Amino acid sequence: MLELMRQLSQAVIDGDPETAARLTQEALDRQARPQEIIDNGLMPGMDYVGVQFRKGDMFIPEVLLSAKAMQQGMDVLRPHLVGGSAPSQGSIVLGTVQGDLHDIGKNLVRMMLEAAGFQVIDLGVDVKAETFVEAIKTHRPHVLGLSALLTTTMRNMATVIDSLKEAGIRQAVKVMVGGAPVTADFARSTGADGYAPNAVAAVDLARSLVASLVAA
Ligand code: B1M
Repeated sequence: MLELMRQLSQAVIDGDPETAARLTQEALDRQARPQEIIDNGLMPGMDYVGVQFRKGDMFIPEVLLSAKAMQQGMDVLRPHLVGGSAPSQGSIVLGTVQGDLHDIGKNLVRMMLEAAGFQVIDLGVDVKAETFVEAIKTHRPHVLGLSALLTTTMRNMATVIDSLKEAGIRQAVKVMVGGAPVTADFARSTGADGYAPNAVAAVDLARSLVASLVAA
């Protein structure tokens, strides 16, 4: 299994979606758990890509292919993560903030939330503050989830929360934030109700935010 995970990481690094999908399926066939495949196969590949990208040893077209390979692997995992008949644990409007096109982490958070029984309304990437406000008014979710991967866009999380206040609906929804550059301290500074460092923690946080609403 170790060698299979190494090959899967390599398929992500090589930007080879077909091999990534095939090896992900092979790992499932060999009884690996979906989370194990993400943690030991797909993510290490993407982490390596991030390091090479920062060093200037990989460029955007190559990173995009790696992202596609990771996405293909996740698509194979999706039916195994998403629970069929789990009762709704609550509803969440989710999106990547304005100026930011990164969505792999957000998509993973979405999959894990859906697997845990949440109804997720995904607004996609590069979402303007006013679009989030409109979605909260329309869907009246329990939680708003904001993702950002860039130090230049994470401050847009505070802009969204300020827009909720201006629209008079800040108290109507709990806000959770996440993404690689986001920290618990930064999350507090934006006025968010909670921060999750990864997709598993995002599910726990969403559960506790919904519970706090129900208790209030
Ligand atoms: Co971009 N990029 N990128 N990129 N990219 C990073 C983020 C970067 C760290 C790379 C680097 O320099 N090492 C760097 C940011 C530096 C910074 O701001 N400090 C960077 C840069 C600079 C850029 C561009 C500006 C490059 C350029 O054009 N010069 C550009 C910006 C475009 C834009 O957004 N406007 C850009 C573009 C791209 C691509 C389009 C090529 C591609 C994105 C494709 C896509 O998403 N569809 C891309 C990629 C793939 C990356 C890296 C390599 C991988 C990100 C990823 O998908 N990780 C990334 C380096 C890295 O992070 N290692 C990098 C895997 C994913 C599962 O993890 O997203 O962290 P992550 O999500 C985690 C947690 O963060 C958390 O849970 C997830 C699962 O555990 N989480 C949440 C995420 N959202 C959450 C929400 C929650 C809770 C938890 O609650 C709501």
